[in-house]
Amino acid sequence: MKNIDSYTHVRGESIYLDDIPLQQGTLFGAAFGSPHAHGKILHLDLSAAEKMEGVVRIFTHKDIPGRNQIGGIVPDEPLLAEDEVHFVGMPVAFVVATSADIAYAATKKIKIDIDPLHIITDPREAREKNELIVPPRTFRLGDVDSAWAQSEYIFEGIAETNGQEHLYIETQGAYTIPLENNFIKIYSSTQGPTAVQRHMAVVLGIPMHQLEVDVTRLGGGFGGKEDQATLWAILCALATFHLKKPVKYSLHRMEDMMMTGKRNPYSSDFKIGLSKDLKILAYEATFHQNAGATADLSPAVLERTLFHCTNSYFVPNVKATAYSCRTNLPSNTAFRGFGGPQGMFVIESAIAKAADHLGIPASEIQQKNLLRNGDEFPYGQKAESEANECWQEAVEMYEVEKLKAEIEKFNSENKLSKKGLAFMPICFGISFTKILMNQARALVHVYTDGSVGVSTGAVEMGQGVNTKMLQVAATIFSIDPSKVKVHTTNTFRISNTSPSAASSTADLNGKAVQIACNTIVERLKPVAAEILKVSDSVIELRDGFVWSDGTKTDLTWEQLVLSAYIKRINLSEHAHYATPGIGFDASVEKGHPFAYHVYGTAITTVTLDCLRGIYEFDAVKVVHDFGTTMNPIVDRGQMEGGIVQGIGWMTMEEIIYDKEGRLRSNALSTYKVPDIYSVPKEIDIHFLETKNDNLAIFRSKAVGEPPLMYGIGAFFALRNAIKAFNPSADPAFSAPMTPEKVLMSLYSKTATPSPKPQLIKEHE
Ligand code: LUZ
Ligand code: MOS
Repeated sequence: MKNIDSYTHVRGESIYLDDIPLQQGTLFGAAFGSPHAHGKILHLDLSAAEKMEGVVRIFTHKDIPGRNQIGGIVPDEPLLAEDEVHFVGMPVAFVVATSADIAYAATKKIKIDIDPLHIITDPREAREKNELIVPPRTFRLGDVDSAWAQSEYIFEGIAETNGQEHLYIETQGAYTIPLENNFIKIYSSTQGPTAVQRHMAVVLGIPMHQLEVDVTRLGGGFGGKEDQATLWAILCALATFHLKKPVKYSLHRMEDMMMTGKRNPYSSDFKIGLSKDLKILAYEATFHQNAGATADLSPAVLERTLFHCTNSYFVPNVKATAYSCRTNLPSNTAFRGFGGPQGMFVIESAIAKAADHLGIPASEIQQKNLLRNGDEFPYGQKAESEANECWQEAVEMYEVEKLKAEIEKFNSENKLSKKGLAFMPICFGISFTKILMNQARALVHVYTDGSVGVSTGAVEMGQGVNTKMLQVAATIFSIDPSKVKVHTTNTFRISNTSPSAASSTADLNGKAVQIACNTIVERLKPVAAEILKVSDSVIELRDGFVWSDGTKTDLTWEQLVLSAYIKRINLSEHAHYATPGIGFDASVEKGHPFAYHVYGTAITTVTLDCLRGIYEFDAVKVVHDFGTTMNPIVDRGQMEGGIVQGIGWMTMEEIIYDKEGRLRSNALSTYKVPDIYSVPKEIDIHFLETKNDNLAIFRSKAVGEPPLMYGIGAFFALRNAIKAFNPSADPAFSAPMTPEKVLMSLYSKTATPSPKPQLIKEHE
């Protein structure tokens, strides 16, 4: 089934925040952000800005009626700065004016005096100074210390990944409208309507039931609006609360890039020990996460890094420690993969380093260590692994031996052009790692004409979740999909939602829809049985008709619904779903946190221009574990988008803050995201139907985040191409591998500079 939004999308009729018709008297906001990364506020002078014609009022922390606090995990984040600023762009004041242009112009007239304090941008410096967001955490399996002695080979090194700008096409924004009795209606471009509602209630000092957050869809989120949409909505609501006027704020792109957090960069140390036959015996990693100025979601991101530190491999002895380091940058946040990719990059680097020194392809080590059924993750859960199936299938169906031979031939025949190949197996855990978040609700109405309205906590952000919600209802009722509409996500209809995140939205909300629809079906069956004078047990709904004992009757869905209504049967249901069987004990760091895992293997090939350092990806060929996909078109879209986004992170997207904490890559002219020309020439996706039972909706495994991690293969394919040209090159494990870095490596005689010397130990 096609994405239900495709028709209005291509006609430009889909409604985003900026398309909502404005009410009379709407005012416009703009935030004044700190010009300094760290310091004490000595004086804030609003007078010139306040005098501007069209400026209605300028709000500061003094205008907050409730608590000046929007921290989600740790209460460390003010809505508006009080005495100190902690990053460039930290909101200090909120100007409200009769037009957006005036509001922006007024922010330029605000003067602030700041007594500067020391600025930290490097997570390792933060760790040395004990600037930690939360205490460090360690996951352990077996005993690494004794495993080193048994290892034939030991390698150590550093691996670093940079941040990533979400670059949702629709920037952050909100529109708040006053209703009677101090109710406020909030349109917000958020993945987490309840997060907006909950924090707004705290800041305004009013109960949640007065705040109606309504979301039609977002123009992209990618994690950037899981927590960080809240701030803008509350700024608008603060003004609406005081002025009793509608207030809109939709950020400019450069403002959005400057003021919002990104993927957490990591700088990590690794140590890997292998046996003579290439089994990974021990793995130790220390992760330094650049959290930015506040906790935001970083502690949860950190946890997911630990959960994914061994990727798709079984390692019997593991010690992984993670530090969440406070720096004077905008608070980094959720981004597709949520720390998982950062963790996986490090073990892939460790394997690549070992392979380099042993003079073998990394794939030999990768393949020998893939998870098998029953293998234990460092956090205690046992794998129901599809890793080997995916890998084997990829090797066979993509004729890898032939591919390798072709690449070797190409490389021997071409001097200034080289090809590289890399395998990237993935294993991604599905569930929010915070157990309580794994719940959802749905409200299903069957109207008397047989049409169906579905509301859930799911937020449509382009990922196609509404299409899946519709499919669930249409499938359970067995009616034509055109009879079902999915309504907006609204906190008055569906309460206490988890954000649309963690790849879990379709599973959690879909299961709730399924339960609601099944309950309604069970109420309809006796009605049909009575009309047809048969027993309930032989009644079935199929293709818009009632079937009795396997035979189609004349009784239509519409007739049945109307009859039920006349009999005063409830045609609506509100259902709740909570993922069964999951749990985690953080005091011992063991448990069963994930409903299931998603597996897959990608084979990436690249052609490198060794004169210029530029490259083109020839193909990404994937065998992916879908369980049984419920929508191949939507899922293919998620796969292709995720792969390209992952390649962007690994190869071209380069976030640069200077030592003063200023974002230098602050626009699309200085921050390069993949465009259509950087998409691999070929993306092959094989939908592997895997048989293990799973908790996914209709057994259709979560597909939002996992494919991003195939992009990591791009880094290693490039690295292999570089080494084909210059065998003594030792490119640092430092992503992104931009053309500049590639060029340096192509012509370097030694390892490219890395922040710490890379030690290599080999046992006799
Ligand atoms: N968000 C969250 C996430 O709050 N918890 C998670 O475990 C998670 N995982 C992936 C993406 N977003
Ligand atoms: Mo997310 S990184 O699933 O908001």
